[in-house]
Amino acid sequence: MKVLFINLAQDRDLSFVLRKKEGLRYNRIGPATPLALQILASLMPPGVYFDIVDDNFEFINYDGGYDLVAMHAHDALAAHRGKVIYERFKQKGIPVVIGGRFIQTIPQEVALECADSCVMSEGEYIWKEIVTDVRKNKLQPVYRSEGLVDLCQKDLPLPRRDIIDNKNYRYITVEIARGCYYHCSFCTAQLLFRGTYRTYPIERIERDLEAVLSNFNQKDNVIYLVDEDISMERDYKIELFRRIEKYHMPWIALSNIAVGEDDELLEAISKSGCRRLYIGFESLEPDNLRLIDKPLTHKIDNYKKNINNIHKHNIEVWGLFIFGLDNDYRGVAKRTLRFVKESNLDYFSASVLTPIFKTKLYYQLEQEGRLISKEWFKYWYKVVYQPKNISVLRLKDEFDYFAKKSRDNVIAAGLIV
Ligand code: B12
Ligand code: SF4
Repeated sequence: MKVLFINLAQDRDLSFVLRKKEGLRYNRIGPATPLALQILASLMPPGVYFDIVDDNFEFINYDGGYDLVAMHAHDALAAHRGKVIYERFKQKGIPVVIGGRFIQTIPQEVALECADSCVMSEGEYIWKEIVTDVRKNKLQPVYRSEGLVDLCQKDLPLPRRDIIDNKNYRYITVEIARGCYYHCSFCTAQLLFRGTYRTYPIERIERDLEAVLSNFNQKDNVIYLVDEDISMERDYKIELFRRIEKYHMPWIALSNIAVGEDDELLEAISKSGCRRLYIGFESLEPDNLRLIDKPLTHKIDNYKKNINNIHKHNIEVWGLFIFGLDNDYRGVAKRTLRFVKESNLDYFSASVLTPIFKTKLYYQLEQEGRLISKEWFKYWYKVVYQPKNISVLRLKDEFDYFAKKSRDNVIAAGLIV
């Protein structure tokens, strides 16, 4: 049996228009290594062969004699691209399965526009079942594993680091944890991981890093430590960072701003090679944070002080903001830019509020009759709901203005870590 893994790029037609408008080029390399597929490859039953193709910069062989095509979609535009590829394999009668975090959030009938079968959970516990079902010619439309994966399980193999070449990527993703204890209303973490937070054993992360670093270029590659919040479970993290200091590798990750209040943790993070933290500030309006159930550790009054402290540890901060929350008015972009300047943020970007399907925010807006569109492929940088105190057009203008300024900021800095 032969499987083709595809890491889906963003839909070329849709993103081409956007990229052209923005004066950006196509990717020459993929943004990040396709970790989900490297994990599935490690769980391949004996006697099954596979190829892996990255749609960001490689061509798909539609005549490779495959028995199954397994696609990974990172976001809405990637799923849209999956739909196009699915149509071609369908004509040849080759079954296609699609998975990824975005897929888990859309209704299954919608996901089935992109493949014969969709995966509505983590992949580890159901991958072998999918392969077995294809062998019996009995692929199910939906797969969902019951429990969450036990990341400490002894027989869980390491992701197959040998099947891709790091030189084709900027970010090398290494997972250290899954989930989050918090419940922000717009986020998928609660929906997928039910308020749990699981970490991998440190010794396993070390082995994974050693495999990654054997094919690592200090000049072009950066490790992306995959974790919703690098400051969660601080004692475990301090121990982890002290143990990985020896690798002298540059890394980046997502964090909660409260990390700026913890010098011991910051010191461990900094010494282990952290170059930059991505922090979701979301909004400068306290009422907005309350509305989206942001945790109480997230204090607007401490933003500047905490950024300053993170800088003292020689770590850059990339601030992330959301526009279009219920207490946003005309001028939100200018106000945010003023904050960016005053707080000395190194980089910054914003998104318009996206009520991802199945989240608390989505149901709230649906109940209030404020969803303008339910077309799933628009759930990416488009205003798909009626904002409360600003018109849709004005919100778009605010976003475009801010996006232009953020791009200038990123381009000026050379997009390097
Ligand atoms: C690394 C990363 C990036 C990287 C690289 C992305 C890439 N295309 O390669 C960068 C920094 C570029 C990035 C950018 C963005 N990202 Co991003 N990113 C992540 C991050 C942190 C890790 C992804 C990862 O490796 N996860 C670990 C793997 C193992 O998990 P997984 O992919 O879910 O796979 C499991 C299952 O889903 C399943 N599975 C997955 N695929 C398949 C396929 C099959 C066949 C099967 C059987 C199973 C299966 O099995 C796997 C193992 O259990 C996630 C958050 C997270 N913790 O996952 C966000 C995340 C995926 N990103 C997100 C977003 C929104 C974006 C942006 C749009 C953000 C923005 N506003 O600019 C951009 C645009 C992306 C783009 N295409 O350009 C959201 C997606 C939300 C959603 N539901 O749509 C996430 C979930 C973050 C969040 N909390 O909001 N991102
Ligand atoms: S803290 Fe971050 S990962 Fe956790 S629920 Fe909120 S937005 Fe999601």
